[in-house]
Amino acid sequence: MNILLFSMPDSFEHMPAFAIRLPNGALTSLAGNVDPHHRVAVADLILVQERVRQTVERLVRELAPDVVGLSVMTFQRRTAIKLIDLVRQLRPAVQVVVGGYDPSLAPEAYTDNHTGVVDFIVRGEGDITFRELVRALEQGRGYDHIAGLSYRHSDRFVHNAARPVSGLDDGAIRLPNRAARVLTGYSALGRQIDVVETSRGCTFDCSFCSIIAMRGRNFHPYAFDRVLADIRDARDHGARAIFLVDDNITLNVRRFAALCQAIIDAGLHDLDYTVQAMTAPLAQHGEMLTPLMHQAGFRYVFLGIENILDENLTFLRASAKNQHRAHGQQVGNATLKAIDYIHRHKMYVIGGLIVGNPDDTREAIDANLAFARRYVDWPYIQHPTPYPGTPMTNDFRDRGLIINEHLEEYDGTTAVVKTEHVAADEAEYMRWKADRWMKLRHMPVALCHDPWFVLKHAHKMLSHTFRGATLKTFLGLEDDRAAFARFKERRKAEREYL
Ligand code: B12
Ligand code: SF4
Repeated sequence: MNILLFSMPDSFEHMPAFAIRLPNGALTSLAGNVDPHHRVAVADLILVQERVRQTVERLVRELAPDVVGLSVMTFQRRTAIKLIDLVRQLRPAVQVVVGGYDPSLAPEAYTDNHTGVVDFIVRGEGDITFRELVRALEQGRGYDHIAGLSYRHSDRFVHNAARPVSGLDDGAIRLPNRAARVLTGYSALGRQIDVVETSRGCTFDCSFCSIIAMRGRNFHPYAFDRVLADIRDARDHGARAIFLVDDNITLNVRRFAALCQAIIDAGLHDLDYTVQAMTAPLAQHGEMLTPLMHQAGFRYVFLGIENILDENLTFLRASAKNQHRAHGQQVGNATLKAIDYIHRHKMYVIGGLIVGNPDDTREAIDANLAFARRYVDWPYIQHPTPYPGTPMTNDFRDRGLIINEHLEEYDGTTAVVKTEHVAADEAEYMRWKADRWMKLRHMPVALCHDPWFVLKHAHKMLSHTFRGATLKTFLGLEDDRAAFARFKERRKAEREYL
């Protein structure tokens, strides 16, 4: 069968596509896990953000797919629905499958009559479910035996039982197939980048995170041989930077340290690595872990700080993962210690913070922004966003704080909730205003590491960072709010990918 898999073109403020274009790890994993006689093509539409329609038309014409699959996050739902319409016009007999966080956590959005445009929904992990679905389609068999699948049956949708999460240690999930990619241009500031998984899952339950509703609280690692083979494969396909997309690699610090050592021993430490991490394990084991990370090539650590105020950490259910313990005692917040270890070992902190929580005052937001200004290298500051199935969504809904139901704006940097004391627009304005200068401050570091890219794109980088501002803004002849209003208008226009 001919299978064409798409990830959506939608990007968000912290990841401008001219500078950062990451592959979607799910699609290559699906491509690696269908039976080998199928022809699979993977198209990451982030690579062609400026010409989505033409690219989709071309690929559908050239590849004549029997099955089209889409990987969708919530803020990409509107684009996905438009894309499905386009694919159906081009190839009416095609079978359409959706998967990923949005279809898994809000399947009704894809089965209701007005949007009932899909044939199948793969809920949760997709590797084995999709393999079995393609087999069933090929053999003309029914679908009632496929766990994790929802399918159309006459005029209704049947939802099969959920599929238990994969153990990952039995080799059932094969390596991703990067050769299936049909578009090029993955980049992190001009350096080709790829994604690699070393584990799946997390045992925490932060109230803003979709992971628990998606797969429950569990942690499953891949064997090192497989991880190293995956990194090698990414490098053989041209990658010079790797983003480890594990949900929470720091759950098992000893394993993470051993992995760093294995990367060094395998000679794979000539790549730049970025990883997501919790503060507590880094604070507690930094002495042993961070020098190894540095040696292994880790450059950026995306730190889940979430918030610096205890009451907000409680609301976000993120207190435990930020709690520093020494000699069996709780000795305060782990963030500063973790940041100190990262900096001492010449790595940079991408500071993940969430501002605009229900009880936030202006002062509470300001305190977090001031913290970011002082301690983090690159701000990744977001607003709490009520994604389907997260506990936080119920909290915001019960308190009547959700002010925006346009899901295409649920990209994390648009404030779609207000607090009890601060309007959504005001929280976003405060964040936006502070963000720009922090980003500017990091540009010399980027210049030293990737001089050609930064010199060539300096103008674009600056104009993206200060979008909306004009000479009048910098000369103080107009209020920053006028620039913010223009920024919001541009952002809105950008969201029309099709
Ligand atoms: C890595 C990651 C990123 C990376 C890379 C994204 C990329 N290009 O892949 C970066 C940092 C760029 C990123 C950014 C964002 N992310 Co992100 N990210 C993740 C993370 C940590 C891991 C995703 C991953 O690659 N997993 C490994 C792959 C193999 O697993 P998978 O994607 O789940 O795919 C499996 C199944 O879902 C399914 N599947 C997926 N697609 C399809 C398609 C088909 C056809 C089928 C059959 C099956 C299928 O099968 C796959 C294999 O089993 C998750 C989860 C988490 N714990 O936080 C969040 C997560 C996906 N991100 C999220 C969000 C919101 C974002 C942002 C909008 C804002 C933000 N919070 O940072 C931006 C927007 C990105 C953009 N497009 O501009 C949310 C999505 C919530 C939602 N309901 O939509 C998540 C769940 C985190 C959360 N807050 O809960 N993200
Ligand atoms: S620690 Fe990270 S992955 Fe785990 S629940 Fe919290 S935000 Fe999600």
